[in-house]
Amino acid sequence: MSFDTIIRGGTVATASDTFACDVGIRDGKITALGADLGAATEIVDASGLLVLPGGIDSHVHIAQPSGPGIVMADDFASATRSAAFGGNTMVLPFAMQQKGESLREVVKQYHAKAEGQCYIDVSFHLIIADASDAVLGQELPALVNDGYTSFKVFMTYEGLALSDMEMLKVMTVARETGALVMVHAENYDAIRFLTDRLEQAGKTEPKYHAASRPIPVEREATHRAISLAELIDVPIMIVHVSNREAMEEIARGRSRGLKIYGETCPQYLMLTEKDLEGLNMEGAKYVCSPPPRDKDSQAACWQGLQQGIFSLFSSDHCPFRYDDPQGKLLPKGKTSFRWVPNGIPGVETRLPILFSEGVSKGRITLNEFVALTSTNHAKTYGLYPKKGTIAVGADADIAIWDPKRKETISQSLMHGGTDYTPFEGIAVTGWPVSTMVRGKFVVRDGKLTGKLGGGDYISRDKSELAKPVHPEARIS
Ligand code: DUC
Ligand code: ZN
Ligand code: ZN
Repeated sequence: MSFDTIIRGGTVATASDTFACDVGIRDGKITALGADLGAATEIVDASGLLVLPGGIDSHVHIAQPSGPGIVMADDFASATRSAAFGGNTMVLPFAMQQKGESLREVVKQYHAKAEGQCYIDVSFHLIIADASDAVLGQELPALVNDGYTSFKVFMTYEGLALSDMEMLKVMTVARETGALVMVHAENYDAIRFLTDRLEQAGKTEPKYHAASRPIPVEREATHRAISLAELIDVPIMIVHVSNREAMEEIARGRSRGLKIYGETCPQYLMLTEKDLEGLNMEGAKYVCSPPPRDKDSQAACWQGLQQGIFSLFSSDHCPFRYDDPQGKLLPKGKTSFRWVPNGIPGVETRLPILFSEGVSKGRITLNEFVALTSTNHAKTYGLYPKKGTIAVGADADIAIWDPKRKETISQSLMHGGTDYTPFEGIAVTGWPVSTMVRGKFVVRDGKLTGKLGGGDYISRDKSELAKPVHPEARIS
């Protein structure tokens, strides 16, 4: 058998094993693993390097409308380029519905934005903002059947927040169709109440963003989302969990036998609310929701990763430029943290941060790293075993890492559309040097080699993890 490419001499790691082995690739697929594989058009020397499944970042926002006068800093070209440099071979952005819009039309619009503009593979989650009978009865089930097998619901934000009644209806559709529901868990009324009070007291700087949505706001909504899911008997994914108390709600739900999954993100390991205290508008660089918390919350999120409460480590990449009135600097006439767009960039730094802080510092194993950043994303969102592993028959989506390379994260190393990184100055050990998507290098030895449009749209299966606990039981 001959190959297009053999990656030779590296150490391969999957979610379960680490072994010395060559990887034979033909027609974009891994076709052999072993020694002495024979001839290939190209031999890639990976001696001293790690050969890992490419990162899958299942929580990113790209080219999403973000309010009047605000523009997201990444389009599909810049976001997927940046992701590739960060060792990712696939991202899952959202196709976001706004009230009154047809979900099918929204999906078409996002396909038009992404078409021919991606360096790596993409697949869309849906955001359900309008839980009308037509959307829930017709559009959503049809879209799930067409491979859009996960959707996010918000418990907060003007125009996005669903009532408990709407959440129950959406969860019922998920149960009936086998889709997975992702939940943004924060209490809308509590945030509005606290925001009004802070503003009335003249507390308008970016640091008050954190005070406007403290831990109980997230804990209560997490508890409520889990209770609603329990009523319907539907698995849910609580996304971007920031603290111990919300995490404990997930653990308690699980101990009752519920399928409650959790995701956390780099900002909850590396940042705290103190970062929002920067002078003038500097703190706006760290405004995201839920906000970064405190040292105990960071420790809790590490425990959650180590103990499996969190199966996913995603970036929640939601990029806005800093030095820009269409980004983090407030437009004329807007003077409060209320108007700072929520979200920070992170698709390029997610993997080096977890590798360095997790693997290099001994908090997690290399195999846990692979699971948390790639394999579990594929399993959770209906992509496995085509994506998320190094195995014969899988897509040749591979990141080659230098585990010893030292870098200091800095904006000058980034390849996306923002003008800052919230992780500036963090020293890391371990760096992705090359990224290959379906057998073709997109980044090679730190240089862009992929072509715009080389990334494909990937339709997804229903996730095994989305099956109810009691599938045979009827919803009363
Ligand atoms: N939720 C997200 O998932 N991303 C950015 C902002 C938000 O509230
Ligand atoms: Zn969210
Ligand atoms: Zn998000």
